[in-house]
Amino acid sequence: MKLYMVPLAPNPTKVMLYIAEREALGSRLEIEQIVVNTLKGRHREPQHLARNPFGTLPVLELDDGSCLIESLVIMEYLEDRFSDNALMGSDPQQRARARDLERVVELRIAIPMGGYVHAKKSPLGLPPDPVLAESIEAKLQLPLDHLESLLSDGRPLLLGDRPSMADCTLAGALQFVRFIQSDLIGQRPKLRAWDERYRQRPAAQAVLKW
Ligand SMILES: N[C@@H](CCC(=O)N[C@@H](CS)C(=O)NCC(=O)O)C(=O)O
Repeated sequence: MKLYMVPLAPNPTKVMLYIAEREALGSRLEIEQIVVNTLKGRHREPQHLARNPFGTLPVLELDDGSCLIESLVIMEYLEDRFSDNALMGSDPQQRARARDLERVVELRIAIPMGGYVHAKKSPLGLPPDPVLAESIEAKLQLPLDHLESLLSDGRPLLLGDRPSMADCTLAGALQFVRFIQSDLIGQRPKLRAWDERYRQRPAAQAVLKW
């Protein structure tokens, strides 16, 4: 299988972190990772559009040449296909909790943080929009407080002792914010400690560049 990705971008990063976490746990996923240079517009070229008509990354090309184009689905496919050491486990309630938190992090934190980065100092050169950045920052406070409250029971990672898809999604989003020298964690000591702890993990050290 091949993962088409680009370093730094949050959605590819979350899948790269997921793969690195699985490999650190002993799973052999054997996925070749191929960079599609978005700064040079390669994701808009016919070769990539044939994999994904929306031109986004990541894309997982399966052994039969067909492609998965949504990061959460890519992670879930890898959970199902390589079930040894899968992050979500087999208990339906645990699996639902893992998906639930991943969705909260993605929809309420990672996507808005992406919008914030582009409104503040877009790596793609979009015009700054300080008003939008401020309104996104205001909306991020409740979900960030939610994470701070989850972590206040002393758990090392977002779902407990084991890494989860939510950790991967959050770490990818925070790297993007760090890239523009911003900090949206604010006065949340547990979340800040999580960020520092997560970045020390071998998977994070292998994937995160900023
Ligand atoms: N829902 C998709 C979103 C993918 C996405 O928007 N990827 C961004 C990078 S983080 C991208 O490819 N942006 C380039 C573009 O939209 O042209 C997923 O979760 O995989």
